[in-house]
Amino acid sequence: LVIVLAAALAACVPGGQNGDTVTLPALVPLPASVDTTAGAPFRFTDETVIDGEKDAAAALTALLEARTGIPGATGDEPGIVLRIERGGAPESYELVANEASIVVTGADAAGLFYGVQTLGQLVRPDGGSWIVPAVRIADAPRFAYRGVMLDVARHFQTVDTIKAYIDRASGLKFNALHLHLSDDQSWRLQLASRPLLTELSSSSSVGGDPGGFYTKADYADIVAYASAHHMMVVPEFDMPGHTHAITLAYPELMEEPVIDDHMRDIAATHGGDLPVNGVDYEGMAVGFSSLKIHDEATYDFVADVFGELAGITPGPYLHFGGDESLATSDEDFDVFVSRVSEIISNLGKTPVAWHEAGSAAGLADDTVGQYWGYMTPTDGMDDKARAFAQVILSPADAIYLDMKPTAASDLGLTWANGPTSVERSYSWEPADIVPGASILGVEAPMWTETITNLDDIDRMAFPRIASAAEAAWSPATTESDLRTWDSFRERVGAMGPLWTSLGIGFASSDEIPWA
Ligand code: TNX
Repeated sequence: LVIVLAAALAACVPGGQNGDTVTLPALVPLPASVDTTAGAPFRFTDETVIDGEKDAAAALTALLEARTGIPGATGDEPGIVLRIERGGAPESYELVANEASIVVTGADAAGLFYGVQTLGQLVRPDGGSWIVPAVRIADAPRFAYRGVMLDVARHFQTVDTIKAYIDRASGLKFNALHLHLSDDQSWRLQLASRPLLTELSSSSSVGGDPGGFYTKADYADIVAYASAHHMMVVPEFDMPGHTHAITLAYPELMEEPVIDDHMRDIAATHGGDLPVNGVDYEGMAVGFSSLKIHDEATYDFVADVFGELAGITPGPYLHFGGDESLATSDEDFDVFVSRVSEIISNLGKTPVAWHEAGSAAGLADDTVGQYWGYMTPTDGMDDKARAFAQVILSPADAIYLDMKPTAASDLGLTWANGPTSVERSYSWEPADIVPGASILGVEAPMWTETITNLDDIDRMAFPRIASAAEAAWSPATTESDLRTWDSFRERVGAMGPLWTSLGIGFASSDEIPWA
């Protein structure tokens, strides 16, 4: 049950009607329940000690040091208690702050971690010292799956960049990192079963920029770092389309590309270049490549790459793409996604696919669909999404973080009704997108045709990633008076100093009243 003390809070919104100096604890994503109990704030001193769970204490110490400059306290005043008390909803926590102490209680390690992130947002300067306002928060996520996707195929991103994105996303209570590991431009994961993939197909990126790949040790490092931040890795090998790079290494698996007027059109609107067999593809066109559907060698390849991936991926999901397979006939597409979803299922993993795969009659029953259509569905995309047992919502005109944030942006694309303002990224309700679907969660994808490094990622993701975080975590708009654009922009504005102290190069959007 979600209880929001909206009346108490509404009066406290900074800049609210009564101009009160008592300010709403500015939190993003909005917690399920916040009670601003009147009372003096908790005030940090040199002696304030963090007591309790070791990992959470380390995370909080780092967060406090970044925000306040105060290194881990060495005193003996027990001020902050971090503990786990089993029994509550998964990932939930309670936070009680008053003059005497701050107590954060997680129902599990993830819940405690999220309580620590909330605490980090509550800390603010006050008369030369740092305080946390008196508050009582009870919080739990709306959706079990809260994802961000990073396309490392169009532009290679270093392990350090991925870790920095994990820092950012986990701070907003996302728990899934979807890595788009292959596309027409490249294959990024080294595999013992198919070594030619990275030997021959990893050195390219869009526009001729440098490529790269992850060794298995790199991948293990990413998985471990994500896990320490309570995120699972959801790896994707995209097929049967988006596979030009595979066919550089294994040309025998390639269906001859169809270069017709439609294709020339797509290439022209996506940045020019048409593909050439056997040559790295550095353009931005989609939909020209396909693996052979009626050749067992293709399924041997699928079994090899997903088999090996299953062995190094502790999370339950393996994503096999399936989007924009414009060079594969509908019948062939059905055959392919049915077989591949079954191969993944038989590996003991849950297959995930973009919503196009929902049309296939033989799709494995447990396959999760990822919807990338618009907030108002077109072309029957919602029907395809409804065919899956569960869906992840990624409405492209709301939370595709690679859409230009403003018309003047030098980075980003515009095909999904772009530019996408912060207000548009916020103004949607998950339950309204594909009515009747069972919603597993929400994911904000970052495609990287125009995005080369962490600075670009920060500038495109922030602040719109906060909209996705709130859609994924916070109560439905119908259940909270604070799930409004006005409240959100105030709360995001208050994140400015924290984000700056964490080194996040957010775009200082003029839609947000930055603190
Ligand atoms: C569409 S939507 C794609 C990607 C592109 C992206 C660019 C979807 C599942 N696929 O191949 O990178 O647009 O915004």
